[in-house]
Amino acid sequence: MNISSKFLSIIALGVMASVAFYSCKPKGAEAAISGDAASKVYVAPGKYDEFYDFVSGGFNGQIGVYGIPSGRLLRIIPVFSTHPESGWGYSEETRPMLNTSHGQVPWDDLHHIALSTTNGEHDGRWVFANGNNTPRIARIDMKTFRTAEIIEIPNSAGNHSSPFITENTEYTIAGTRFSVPIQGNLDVPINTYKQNFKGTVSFIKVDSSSGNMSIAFQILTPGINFDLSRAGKGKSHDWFFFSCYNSEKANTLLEVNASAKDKDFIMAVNWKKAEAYAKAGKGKMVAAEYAHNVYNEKTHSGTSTIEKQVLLLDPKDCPDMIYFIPCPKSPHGTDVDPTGEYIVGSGKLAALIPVFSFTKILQAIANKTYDGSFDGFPVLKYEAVLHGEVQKPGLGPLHTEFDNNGYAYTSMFVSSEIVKWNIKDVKVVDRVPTYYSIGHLSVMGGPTAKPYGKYMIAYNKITKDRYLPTGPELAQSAQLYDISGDKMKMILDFPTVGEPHYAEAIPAAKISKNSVKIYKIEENAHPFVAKGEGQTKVERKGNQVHVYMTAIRSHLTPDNIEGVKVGDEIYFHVTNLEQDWDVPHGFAIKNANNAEILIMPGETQTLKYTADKAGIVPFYCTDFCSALHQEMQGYLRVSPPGSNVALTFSTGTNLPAATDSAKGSSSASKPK
Ligand code: RUQ
Ligand code: CUA
Repeated sequence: MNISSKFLSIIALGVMASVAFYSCKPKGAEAAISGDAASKVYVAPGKYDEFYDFVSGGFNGQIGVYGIPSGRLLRIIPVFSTHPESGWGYSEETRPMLNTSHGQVPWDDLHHIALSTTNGEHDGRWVFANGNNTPRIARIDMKTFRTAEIIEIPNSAGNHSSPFITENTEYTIAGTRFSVPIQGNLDVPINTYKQNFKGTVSFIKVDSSSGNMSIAFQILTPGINFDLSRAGKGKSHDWFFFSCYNSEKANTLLEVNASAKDKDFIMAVNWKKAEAYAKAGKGKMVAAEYAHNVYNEKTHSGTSTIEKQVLLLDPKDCPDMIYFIPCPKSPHGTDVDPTGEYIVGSGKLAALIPVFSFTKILQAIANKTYDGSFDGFPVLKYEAVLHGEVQKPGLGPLHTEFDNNGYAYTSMFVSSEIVKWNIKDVKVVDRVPTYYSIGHLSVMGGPTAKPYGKYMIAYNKITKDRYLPTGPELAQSAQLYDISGDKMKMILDFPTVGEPHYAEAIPAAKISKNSVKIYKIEENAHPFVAKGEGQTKVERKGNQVHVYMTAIRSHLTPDNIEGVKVGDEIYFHVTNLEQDWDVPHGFAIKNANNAEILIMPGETQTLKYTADKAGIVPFYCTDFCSALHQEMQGYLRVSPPGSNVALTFSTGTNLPAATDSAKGSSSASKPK
């Protein structure tokens, strides 16, 4: 809700005189529901939803997966934030995934989703997500609904205009939200912003078969704030468009100082040219430190590598690569229609919505129809590249998406509504209220070359009176609209987890059939796997104790462990031997100061436990897996430092005779 205060003060500034913030609450909320709404969202028990909706969790650093049209929550995917429920970021295998050049960063602010596309259409392979705070991009595998890779973005100070993708997922993108000193002396007075602060936009190559990301190149830009971005499509395939604000280059009180100019910019980057410049050696390898974390599904482990350099392109050496398009009043969303011809700029403080024509942009470039320059870059003449302006759309336009019938839908934050307009003649044809203060919206397939239409979802910033009160913080809100007819119709409210920013939905059929059900135990290459109970063991290495444990309905092997001493670090490497769908086992141990782990069938995960007091410590399975789940438990005996209790383990047989340990010999009994 960080932008709401901005609007408040703008109103205070008198820019939108007499519009009180809460006066935007539309009237007749209940009347807005049509009679057949219930049947449109009703998915009968046992039936599936038509779409998966991947919804950013904002400040929870996760992604929520919802079924549409029911709005049912299907899964939370931990991405940048630790998730004790599954052990994400706590298990030894997943901890490296949250590593950065600043060490473990266990949280982020996840705003945007990009589903991979081929020829501009969803291909059902990967979900990309941005870390806005500590600049990162994550890739989630749609087969497992798990985070498979996270790459940190160096030379960036906040990654908001990300992770949008090119038409064939050639690149995913990152543009710095904050400009900062980039190279050379970084320790400068803040008020030297204009001389010393720079921006970058980064192009991260996505391997077309594995999906693996690598930073191909970064482009140095003027010291402005990049807000959002979209790739071209079709005829504009080679271009990427970034909205930017603070062309004033203010470094304090931006709500006033970055709103001084009448127009900011959309920065158009010819990425094909940039790619060619990079290949031709026009860039410079510069020192940079950033983490690249990859999860391996065979070893069931993540590794983190710190990369040391990155290719930086200075536009001074790369002519005709970047142009600036004037865009009224602090543009937020910049969105490209399905044909790739129209680029919509949503100026948060603008009273109209400009629509630019790609054909005219190319003409203006060819004819040098410039309106001066910005930081040495040509500024295209506004009128020359304008297709049209949507007049009186409402107040506070933020984001635009498209349907399959030539219509655009723009979210209006201040007037709390969605406005539908015709792309060709830029005429408003319909408007519908949102409850309240909509941020992003999402039409099914809206950012692709072939939108599905049918439904649209509003992701709202304020819910106020929409749900039962839950203390000072209310449920976060999404609202579903039927857009199949001429009139948009609200059909459902559904709360989301975290703060929803952007979301993208995909037809269920494109991914449900590929869903992984188990990991094959014979392919498990985890260094501490036990592929059967006969392979279980306990080994001491100095003060580290490694437990090779298995889980199968309904026991853990071993379930009696002795010979551990206070101060020992015990690593429980638990392999789930099940080869059935939907039979995870959990592992938790009393007083663990990290989390539990949830182990999927065929997988191995490790929980580290430091024994801090002598005594008997129970451990157990946390996932109700069978009628005898409650019996799925065991004991760890922790002895005082210097004790000579032998290291032993067993399941189903009692530990070796007391005489054994009394002698101090280290004997281990094999479980039967
Ligand atoms: S933003 S409410 Cu973080 Cu995508 Cu527009
Ligand atoms: Cu395994 Cu409960």
